[in-house]
Amino acid sequence: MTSPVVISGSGLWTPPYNITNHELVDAYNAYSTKFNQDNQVAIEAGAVNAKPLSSADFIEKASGIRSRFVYVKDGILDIERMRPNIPQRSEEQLSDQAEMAINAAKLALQAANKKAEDIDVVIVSCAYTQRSYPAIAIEVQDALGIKGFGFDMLVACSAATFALHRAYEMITAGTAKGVLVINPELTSPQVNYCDRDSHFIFGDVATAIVVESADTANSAHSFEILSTQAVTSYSNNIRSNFGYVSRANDSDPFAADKLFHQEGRKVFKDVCPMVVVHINEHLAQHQLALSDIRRWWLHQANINMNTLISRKLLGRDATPQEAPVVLDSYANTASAGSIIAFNLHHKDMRSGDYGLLCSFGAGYSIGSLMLKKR
Ligand code: CO8
Repeated sequence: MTSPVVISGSGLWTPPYNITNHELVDAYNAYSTKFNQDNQVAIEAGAVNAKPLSSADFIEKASGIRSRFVYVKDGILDIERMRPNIPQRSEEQLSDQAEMAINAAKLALQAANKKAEDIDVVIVSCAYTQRSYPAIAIEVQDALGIKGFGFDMLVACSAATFALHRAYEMITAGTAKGVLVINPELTSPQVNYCDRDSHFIFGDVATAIVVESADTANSAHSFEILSTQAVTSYSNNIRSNFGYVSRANDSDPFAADKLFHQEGRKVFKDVCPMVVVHINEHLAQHQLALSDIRRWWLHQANINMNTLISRKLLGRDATPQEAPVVLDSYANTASAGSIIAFNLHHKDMRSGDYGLLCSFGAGYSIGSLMLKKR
């Protein structure tokens, strides 16, 4: 009988800059007003669509988001730029995403009471990596002095849960002794700040988790991973066409279709029922009732999605203690959302308490981990 696999520590690195809905809307509206003035003739001739104005009230009501953190604020609110200004670093310098990852990784190692020599696998898993090779994970591995191997993986919103799934399997199989799963979600370069429908959705953050065997775990707060469950179902409703082939097909590598875009309503309608089925099936696997789950660390895309999912599952609204919300201040941080919720809301759990960590989003993809406090 192999020893259980545990999450023994987590880390959260929050970027130093914050943008409120009002700041974002003021910049977008100034940009759109100028766009409409500059293009007045073409708009009147029907050749160009006028840009509609955004509203901070709409954003909060439609999403629950009030503000977001960003890695670099400079440029985002500049109506002549409308994108962050992140200077290119030399090849000798640490890359931006590796720096974010290391900040979160150090906190996770500290929480897990682990050193570099206790880790032999580094997985950097997120919605985008800033380059294809060498892997960001290998850069992080080198900077932290970790032996073994590292690799990057991309699964959009489910990148963190799917990477934890891999970590769980490696520890179970005995092919790793300690796995560091890191999610440096640098989303702001891919946000279309000129698009009213999506300019408010995302924020930047980095999270990290240490996964190891219960035999070696000695941290203050550890959680046994009872099982993992994942499903994907292809959909074009959340998409970015950014990629290396743009150079070969002569399309504009920075056109709107190369940035995040979605059919938000369709996503909402498709994904919520899928999540409810997924969670019910995961609970059934353990013969657990909904009332047995003390905490729901849910994906943080939209408060109305989480409310609907909780209502369909529980037949009532979940309390903030049961299903903590972090998207009000962090916005949608792609795969890191449920990990932020876990990081900020797990220390009060008692031995034997169950919690479910669940992500859902682009792909579509859903990933969940059934956890039990040790
Ligand atoms: N201000 C004012 N009005 C607005 C705004 C705005 N900013 N935006 C839209 N409106 C208008 C619309 O144009 C529409 O007007 P009309 O009725 O005249 O057509 C009206 O408001 C209502 O619009 P919607 O129907 O679109 O509004 P919703 O209530 O559906 O809310 C949401 C929009 C918030 C987008 C909502 O649909 C939603 O959140 N859906 C779920 C989407 C989701 O969770 N997607 C997951 C994406 S994240 C992910 O998978 C990870 C991807 C990888 C990371 C990417 C990093 C960059």
